[in-house]
Amino acid sequence: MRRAFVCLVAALLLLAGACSTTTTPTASGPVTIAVTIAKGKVSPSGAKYDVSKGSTVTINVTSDSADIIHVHGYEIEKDVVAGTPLSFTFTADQTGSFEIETHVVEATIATLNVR
Ligand SMILES: [Cu+2]
Repeated sequence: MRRAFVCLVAALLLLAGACSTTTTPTASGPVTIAVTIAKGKVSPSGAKYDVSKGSTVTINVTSDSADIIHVHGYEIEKDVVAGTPLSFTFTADQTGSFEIETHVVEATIATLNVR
């Protein structure tokens, strides 16, 4: 969380390219986040997604190991089975800032900012 925040500040100060792990997609419509877990690394890492309240968010996961995807705030937890693609969709109907994490390989995939 702290590292991601520092990253974001750095990106804002330098306007672009300051942090290779942070991307800043913005969408008012549906958002799809493609997540890959391979050899203990999670991609994306520390991404930011700004969406409007009511947007549909789809998370697609492929992984070479068992893991758990957790969407904070929405309290969605999904088991990831090694080698089996996982896809789930939810409506971003609560405003705020929510982390999407993996819990076996501990990583923050993205922060979802719902406005
Ligand atoms: Cu979590």
